[in-house]
Amino acid sequence: MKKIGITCYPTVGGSGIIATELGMLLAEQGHEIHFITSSLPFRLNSQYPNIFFHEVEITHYPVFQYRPYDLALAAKMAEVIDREKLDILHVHYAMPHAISAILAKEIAEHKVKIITTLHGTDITVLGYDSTFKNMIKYGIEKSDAVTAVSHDLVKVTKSRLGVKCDISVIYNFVNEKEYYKKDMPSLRECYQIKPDEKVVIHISNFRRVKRITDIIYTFKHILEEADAKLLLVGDGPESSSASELVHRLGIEEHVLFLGKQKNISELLSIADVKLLLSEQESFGLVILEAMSCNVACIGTNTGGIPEVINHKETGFIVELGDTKQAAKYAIELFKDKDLYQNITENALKRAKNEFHSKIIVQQYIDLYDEVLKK
Ligand code: GMT
Repeated sequence: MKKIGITCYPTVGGSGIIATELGMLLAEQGHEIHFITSSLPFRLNSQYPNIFFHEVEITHYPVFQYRPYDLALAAKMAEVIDREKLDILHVHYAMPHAISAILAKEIAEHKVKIITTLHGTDITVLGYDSTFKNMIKYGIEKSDAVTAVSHDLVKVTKSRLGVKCDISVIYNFVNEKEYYKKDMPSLRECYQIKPDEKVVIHISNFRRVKRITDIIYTFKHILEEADAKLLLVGDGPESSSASELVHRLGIEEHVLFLGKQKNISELLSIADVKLLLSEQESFGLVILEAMSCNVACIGTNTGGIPEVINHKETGFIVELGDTKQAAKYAIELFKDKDLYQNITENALKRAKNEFHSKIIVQQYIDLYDEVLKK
């Protein structure tokens, strides 16, 4: 049994989901898990006696113009390392979590190993920022082990930051108990989806990198040949411009803006095609969630997406911005039942064989063992 601290962004996002699911699965195996986060991780929904939550509190002191979250996190990490005698502190995101963890390791008296998992935005966005670049590199190189969620992310991290240390790839996984195709006729009714209408879905945080306009243009092309509804799930900075575009194209009655939703596997269960047309995506956890729910995926040839979707075998890959080709593949999938069945069956098989939670969690456990032996 190991004592493992986990730090992640607890609110939303794939990295928080992975960190929380990993913690719960490790707890199921008997490990003692200590979440050290700013609030209770949103996916932490089950009661485990061996999961503990340590909230990072930031004292408000009038002298501070800005509340020093990173330092408060380091202080809390050091406190938990010493009190709980942690073996491992596994942080998700280099910025700022790895840097806070390195500082905590220096402060704490008990010896702990730091593992950093890179999820993407810390490298692909912040890695460009000269203010942070060297600090992110420092956090990565001072960690006892580093993982990234795709080979592409390893390549980008090394080339952009000049990082020299080893970075192992440990892919993402989904909770199979939650992500499978469910029979949801009432949900279709609730959204007034007609029996012969196809459902296209996009799920994201509606940031610019997600290219929501490409999703909408692709859907507009789809509507030229098929009766369909577009479910837009999530919310973010691009939501209002997306709704303006839908209005301008006159396709309001076909597009449902659902905002943030908790029942993602239920929504995927009523979808036929999932679109992820991002310009940056280190992995695309939502694709794996869709593959596990028998939804055919179309993604862009960017970042780690082609490591998740094998073109024409488990889904389709298009060049960035090629909305006509994305629509063409969607129409092919709608019209050709055999093709649809083949793609979704292969995708489900691949999700189970290569990204199964048992396989991925074991890879993390092996890494913990290796690091503890050093
Ligand atoms: O996609 C986002 O903007 C959210 C971000 C996050 O912080 O969770 O997602 C990143 O990590 C996920 C889990 O590893 C990956 O599946 C996403 O591809 C990655 N997002 C980007 O690279 C843009």
